[in-house]
Amino acid sequence: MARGSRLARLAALGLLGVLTLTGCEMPNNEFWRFGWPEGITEQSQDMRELWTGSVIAALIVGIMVWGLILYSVVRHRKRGDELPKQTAYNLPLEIVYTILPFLIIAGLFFFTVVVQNRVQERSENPDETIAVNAFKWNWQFVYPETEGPDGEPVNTVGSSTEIPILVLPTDRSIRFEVASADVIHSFWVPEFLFKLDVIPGNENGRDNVFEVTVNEEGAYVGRCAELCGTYHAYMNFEVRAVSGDDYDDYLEARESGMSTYEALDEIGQPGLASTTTPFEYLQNTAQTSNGG
Ligand SMILES: [Cu+2]
Repeated sequence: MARGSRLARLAALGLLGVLTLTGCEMPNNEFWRFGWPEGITEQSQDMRELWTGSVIAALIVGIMVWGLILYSVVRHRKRGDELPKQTAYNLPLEIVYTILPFLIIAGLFFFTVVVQNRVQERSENPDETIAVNAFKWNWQFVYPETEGPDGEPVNTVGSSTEIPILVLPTDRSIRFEVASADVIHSFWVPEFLFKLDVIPGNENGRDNVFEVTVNEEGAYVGRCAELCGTYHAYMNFEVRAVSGDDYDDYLEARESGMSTYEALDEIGQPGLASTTTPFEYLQNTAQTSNGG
């Protein structure tokens, strides 16, 4: 009985340690990421902290289990032919090792739900809203709050010769409303550590929605992550994350009638995608290298 309660106390202490660890700020470096990829959004930081906390919790449990195994192997190794004291049907012990795993799972579940809710949170009033339209086999990005010279919202659309560039501001909440013109696609920016299926048939409701806040400027590849037909593999785009001021200037340039290329040039950004190449370019290089 005494041993059972001591074990329970130890377990409670361990769990408390895990809770404290996951509750405070997680260090972010190669070691503490434990293989987790580095994201560029606020949301991906929450996911990384969940991962780091979970690995630490798993390691604490692992070290305790390895320790008990090692202790038992050494302490209770065979000394003679006499049968050791049998401890089957030790009720307190059985209760402890039934409740303990349950508490661990409950803890992991709790933190997972908290982070999941934060990742999927939709604010009342996002700073920016962008409509993403997927079609076989490319993307169109519409900025609904803008107005181009033709009276229509500014948009960028990809083709087999041009990678569409999705210009985004950093440090502002961005809502993506994704819709498909034909089959199911999937909007995926690997550096967001997030993807959302693009389901056709909800153009009016635009209820297929997620939000991110990008923290790092730069160029990041985006892909379709749902096998959608022959040229699925070439359904790439590029996210160009720029400062808020540059973003405003970019949209202003677009509203004045400039193309995506010209407007990017205007804010000192390369006009063409650097993270991926258009389909036709790939085809041409393939032909050239085949021909000789
Ligand atoms: Cu697709």
